[in-house]
Amino acid sequence: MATQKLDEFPRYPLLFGPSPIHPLNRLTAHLGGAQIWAKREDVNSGLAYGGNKVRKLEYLVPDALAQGADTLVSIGGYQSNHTRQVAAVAAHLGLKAVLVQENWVDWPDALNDRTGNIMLSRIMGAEVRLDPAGFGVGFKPSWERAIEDVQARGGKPYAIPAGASDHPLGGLGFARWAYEVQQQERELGVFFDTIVVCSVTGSTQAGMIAGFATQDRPRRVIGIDASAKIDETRDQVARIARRTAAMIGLDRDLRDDEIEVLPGWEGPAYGIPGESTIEAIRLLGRLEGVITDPVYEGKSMAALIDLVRDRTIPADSTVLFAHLGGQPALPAYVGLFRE
Ligand code: 5PA
Repeated sequence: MATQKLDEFPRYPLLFGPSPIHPLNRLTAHLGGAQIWAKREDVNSGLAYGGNKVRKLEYLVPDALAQGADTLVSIGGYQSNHTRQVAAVAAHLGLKAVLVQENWVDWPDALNDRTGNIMLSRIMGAEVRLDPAGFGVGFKPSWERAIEDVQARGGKPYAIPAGASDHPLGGLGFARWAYEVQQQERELGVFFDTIVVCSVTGSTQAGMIAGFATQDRPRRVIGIDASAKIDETRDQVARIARRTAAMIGLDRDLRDDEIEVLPGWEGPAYGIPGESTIEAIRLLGRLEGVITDPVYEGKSMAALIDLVRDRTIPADSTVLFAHLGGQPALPAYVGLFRE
């Protein structure tokens, strides 16, 4: 069975255990359609507020340790959640972290490169390198330079690409998430026919697609693009999903219709919220006391609200909203919520 195939990959535990799943009753009543639940990667670990990258890193860490690495090297925007989680995992393991933080978002907040995630990474002892390069999840010269610098000073770097996605092991963490969901469904007596997840570097959604594809009951995994580069996001998700599916023993090709990434809620640009993002953040906060951010889950929540309202997600559906973290970036967006 495919679960056993995934179990063959070494995993270094970094999470509290299965992340909690709970219903969003007041949001469900407010929208008057599908039943809405959330699975909470934002509280999945005690390492610097957790998040989706800690779950992915469970599969990269054994590889880093096996290679004898002493420094994790990674990349993201100034307010990257990913690099903050790499810094936390490095501290936890007694390794160093070198983080290239690029100017991915043209956001005027004066504290953008000082507060929120970047501050947390500095607190945890990471070497933070600010770089003026703009948004892009591909391989960057600044990142290669950081790797070379670690080598030049006698260290042993372990390179983790943006979002831990374009890495052979990047999709495994969320393939395991799919089995975790299946197990929790048995315990709760529910079935989530639809998953809503925010996608940027792609391995979160890709892992889910691969993991669910090995299970008997089909379901819809709707990715919401937050990168404002829909074609690139779709390519990332498709490529990583196919690679991960093969690794965990899916004995067929994934169909194109299993890879669903929707545009429409990305706002004006990556990292910049639209009206619908802000409304979704406020609505979820006021109805449920659950906090989302303006870069990622504020956008996927805005999408969920629209898709439930317009019945693209039918009223008899049971939806699982993947809350992947991201709240530590909120202090960089103080200007948005003055009243
Ligand atoms: C991120 C990513 P993927 O990159 O796996 O598609 O996940 C999207 C996503 N929600 C969703 C939160 C809170 C995220 O942090 N963040 C990146 C980062 O640098 O933090 C990789 C872009």
